[in-house]
Amino acid sequence: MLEDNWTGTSTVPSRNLYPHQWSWDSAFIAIGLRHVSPLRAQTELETLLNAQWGDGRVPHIVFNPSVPLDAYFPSPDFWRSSTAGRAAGAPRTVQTSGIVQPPVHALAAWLVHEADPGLSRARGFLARVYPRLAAWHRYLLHRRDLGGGGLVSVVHPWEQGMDNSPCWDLPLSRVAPAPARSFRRADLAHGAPGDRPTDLDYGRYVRLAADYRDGGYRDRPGGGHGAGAGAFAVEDPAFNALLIASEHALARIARELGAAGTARHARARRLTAALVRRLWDPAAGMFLCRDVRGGRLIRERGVCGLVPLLLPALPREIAAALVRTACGPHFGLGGAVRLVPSHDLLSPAFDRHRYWRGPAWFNVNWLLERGLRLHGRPGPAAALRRAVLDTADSSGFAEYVDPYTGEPRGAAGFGWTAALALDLLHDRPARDGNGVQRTEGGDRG
Ligand code: 9WN
Repeated sequence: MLEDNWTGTSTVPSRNLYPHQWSWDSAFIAIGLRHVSPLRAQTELETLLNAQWGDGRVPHIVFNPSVPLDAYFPSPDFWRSSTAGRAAGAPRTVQTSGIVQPPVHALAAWLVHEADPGLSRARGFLARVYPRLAAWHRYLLHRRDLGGGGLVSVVHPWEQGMDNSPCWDLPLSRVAPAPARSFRRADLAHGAPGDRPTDLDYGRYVRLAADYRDGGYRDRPGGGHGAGAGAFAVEDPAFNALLIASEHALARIARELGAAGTARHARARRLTAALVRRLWDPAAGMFLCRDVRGGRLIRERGVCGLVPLLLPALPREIAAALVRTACGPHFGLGGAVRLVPSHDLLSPAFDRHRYWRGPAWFNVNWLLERGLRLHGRPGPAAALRRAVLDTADSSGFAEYVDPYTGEPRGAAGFGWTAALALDLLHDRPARDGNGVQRTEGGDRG
């Protein structure tokens, strides 16, 4: 499957539905690929980073010029990166989108390096990617702190990656949708309409992206209290947690390259403290999203609020509360469900089949498995690992599944599902450099 989706320089998430290179998909795919071909895993990340903009942003899509324009919407002629993005330093030779996706890349680069340090050193892999990854994090931390509280804001639901989450319903309700006749969706040719976002939500996605493009993809940080925010600006716990995990990984990369990593570890700890200060909700027992424009927490429980379990510097009591919430009635881990759903099982917005409004995704469950191991829960981690592997296999490596039954939804033969299953199959070292311990026959009992 990973072979089928390989284009020669990167891997498409799905041949039909997503025929280009996607940013966080490539990071997860590299994490799996490293077990079969560390060289391909390095190439996957370097292809993406070659499309980085001058201001440091890593675009969420890198378009394949040989794919017809109508195969995916929004296509390169919508984003117009090389013209509309000129002031922000968009590359001239490759067409990309102008928004970003979660920064899983430094974490992926470190794990890829660890899979074959000899090859990595011989190719100068880390030395080449380090400055790019550092510029990427700088962009996020300096240009995207729209709330003025030290965390990164996303300016489009596609940036957060869980596109259609009920967490975005409130901030999205302020966005006037682009008229349905002004664009043509390509996704409905491949996916069931009941599994995909509605036309109304799509109209809002299009409006937000078009407005950002028409403003030259400019960011306006530093206003404080959301003054720099456009129509949609959200501080999301998963996006920020992945940045922090990647910041810890960058510290390790710096050390491997002979520099000191301590300042980066310290920054990662400061960011963890900011995450807790701004997004932790003790009553919910999880992190919530902050609507930067409205200046308050969004009271929907999305699985994004459990992802910070990934963080090594999380206070013990918060990690314990997250595990309780994951295993409780809202997410059903080890009980009602096979895999952790993308949204609160008890919310009126929960929909077990519609995009990110309830179905279970494999990358999210992979992240939670890591978090459970990191925080000393080998039993639930092993059970989740088993469930991910079984469901990936029985679903034909589906894009997402019904969380109760494991029934496949969305695209089949999905890149990160195959890659992350491969990663979970692999016997990992006792500690993989990000402090994560292995599940089975492991050293934590
Ligand atoms: C928009 C590629 C991507 C994933 C996202 C997922 C979906 C795109 C879409 O597919 O988003 O970026 O067209 O729906 O939500 O997480 O990266 O697999």
